[in-house]
Formats: sequence, structure tokens, C-alpha cells
Amino acid sequence: MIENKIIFTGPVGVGKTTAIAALSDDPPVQTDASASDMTQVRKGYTTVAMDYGVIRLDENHKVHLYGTPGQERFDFMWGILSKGSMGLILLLDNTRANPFKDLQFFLTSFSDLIHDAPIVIGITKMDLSSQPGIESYQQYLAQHGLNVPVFEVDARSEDDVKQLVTAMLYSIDPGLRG
Ligand SMILES: Nc1nc2c(ncn2[C@@H]2O[C@H](COP(=O)(O)OP(=O)(O)OP(=O)(O)O)[C@@H](O)[C@H]2O)c(=O)[nH]1
Ligand SMILES: [Mg+2]
Repeated sequence: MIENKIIFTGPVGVGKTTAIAALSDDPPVQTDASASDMTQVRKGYTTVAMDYGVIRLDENHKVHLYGTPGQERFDFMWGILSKGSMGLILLLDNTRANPFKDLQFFLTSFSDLIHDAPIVIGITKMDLSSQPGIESYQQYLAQHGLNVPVFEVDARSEDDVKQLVTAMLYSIDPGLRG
């Protein structure tokens, strides 16, 4: 049995929980709590520990998907979830004030993992805010010496999220079936 572990990270509300739910073959495990006391969270619920889902590509190939909490107050989970991870999917929310700042922040926070494992980036909510465009992200990454695939995704779309995971599996092992 080939088992891959991939983690999803990114800022609050970017769509980590939504993406894993859209993709998982089994009902996802979620640890969302009411966010009514958390002023920075503009939606009802926020992840406090992790998300978990699984996809079976074929009889002997499973991909385990873990989502981090977005809020920095739960960042102690980030290192725990990174352990043994074979790749990082970073989601960025195009409606946030400064997505490039978010990008820099997550590249720094996960620098140990990125040092050893591939990263794929998905930009969400481009239907709500079309700027910055994909090429701006690619330019920014190239300027920082990073050759990373960047996709426009809607976290609610199984196909969009699958595209990210497929790109990730190819980065991990070009011989793997997506
Ligand atoms: N319009 C639009 N909405 C989106 C898109 N992607 C995700 N969403 C919505 O954005 C919200 C994302 O919420 P979550 O999935 O809880 O976000 P999260 O990243 O898990 O947030 P935390 O756990 O708080 O860090 C949901 O309401 C989604 O329906 C998109 O591309 N366009
Ligand atoms: Mg969440």
C-alpha cells in the first residue's frame, strides 16, 4: 500500500476545511468550533485542531489529507501536522488585504517542510477578487527563487482541489498516478 500524507494550510477562511470536505472519499473529520468570540473570523466556524480526509486513488494507493487551523493562536498544531508530510498545499485568499504578505508568512512558517518537500499553491475567491492575478504570484515566487505551480481554485469545487492534489502527487513522484 502506497500512502501519501499531504497538508493544506493558509489563512483563516481561505477554504482549507471546505477543500478537504470537497475531496474526501469518506466523511471528513473536522474540529470546527463556533467563531462567535473570535473577531478576526468573519464566518461562523473555524478549525481549532485539524481537518482530515482521505482519497483512494486505486486499491493500493491512499492519500491522507490534513488541514491546519488558520488562526495563529492554534499554530502549535502546524509543526505536529507537518511531521511526515510529503508535501504542502498552500491556499491563499484573493479577497484578503495583502495576499503576498500571507504568502510570505506561510513560506516562513513552513520553511522546514518546504525545504524537504514540494509545495503547490492554490488561489481561492478569484471570483470575488480577480486581482492579484496568477502571473503576479508566479512572478513573486520566481523573484524569491521558487519554482512552484500556482492554480486558481474554488475550494468548493472537487475538480479544482483535485487538480492541486494531482500536481502535488506529480511533484512528489513523477511516476505516480494522479
Ligand atoms: N466565493 C467563493 N467562496 C469560496 C471559495 N473558496 C472557498 N469559499 C468559501 O470560503 C469559506 C471557507 O471557509 P473554511 O473552509 O471554513 O475556511 P478555513 O480555511 O478552513 O478557515 P479556518 O479553519 O478558520 O482557518 C467557505 O464559506 C467557502 O464556501 C471561492 O473560490 N469563492
Ligand atoms: Mg478550517
